[in-house]
Amino acid sequence: MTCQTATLTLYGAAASGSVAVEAALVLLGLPYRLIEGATWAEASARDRVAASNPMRQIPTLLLPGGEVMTESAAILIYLADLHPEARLAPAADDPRRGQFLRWMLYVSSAIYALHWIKPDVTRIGAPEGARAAVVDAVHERIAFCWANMDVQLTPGRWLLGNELTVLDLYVATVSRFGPWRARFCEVAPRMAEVIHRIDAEPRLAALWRERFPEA
Ligand SMILES: N[C@@H](CCC(=O)N[C@@H](CS)C(=O)NCC(=O)O)C(=O)O
Repeated sequence: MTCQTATLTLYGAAASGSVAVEAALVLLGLPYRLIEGATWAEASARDRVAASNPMRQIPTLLLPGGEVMTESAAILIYLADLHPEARLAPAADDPRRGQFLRWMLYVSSAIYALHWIKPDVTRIGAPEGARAAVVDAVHERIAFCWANMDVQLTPGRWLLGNELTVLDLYVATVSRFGPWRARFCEVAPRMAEVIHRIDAEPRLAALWRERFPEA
């Protein structure tokens, strides 16, 4: 399940979690080859990524040399740690490291993972007829999780204080998924203020525009 590549190869899609990884790669100035495909909507995109990631999900990152990285939070932490000079993650001995890891994993497991249910509610054994109710319930749970995070963080200019980290990129991306930004801003007003700053970050504004064209 490995293949030799000259550079980074990212399986991703507009309006998906891969955009957080793309944002990190832009800030790090790392070139990458993008293989575009909306896995949640197209079987062909799922089939394409399956050889590298049997979960058939994006983001999937192939490192130079062929090693496969999956799991958005792990990819973001890995890239940030590999390039400490860019200061996109607190170092292991930084007092902010614990909360950084806590919230990275929280966004991944409490929020992002729930989106897997939505393209096909029969995945969790719900009847197709219950689709609207299941999706509503998922969105309510996600809104609750954002609110819960918002009351426990004390953002500065960025979510963890005065330095932009991959947590900012992650929240800026996942908060664009259902129940969408308007609800996010309502339930997480303190994070919303920071997220608007991330949307406007000059090095990323073009990427957000191109990769979230409908937002
Ligand atoms: N745990 C994974 C979740 C990734 C994920 O859910 N990706 C979506 C796109 S945003 C996907 O590929 N879905 C395919 C599907 O629903 O079958 C991560 O954090 O990277």
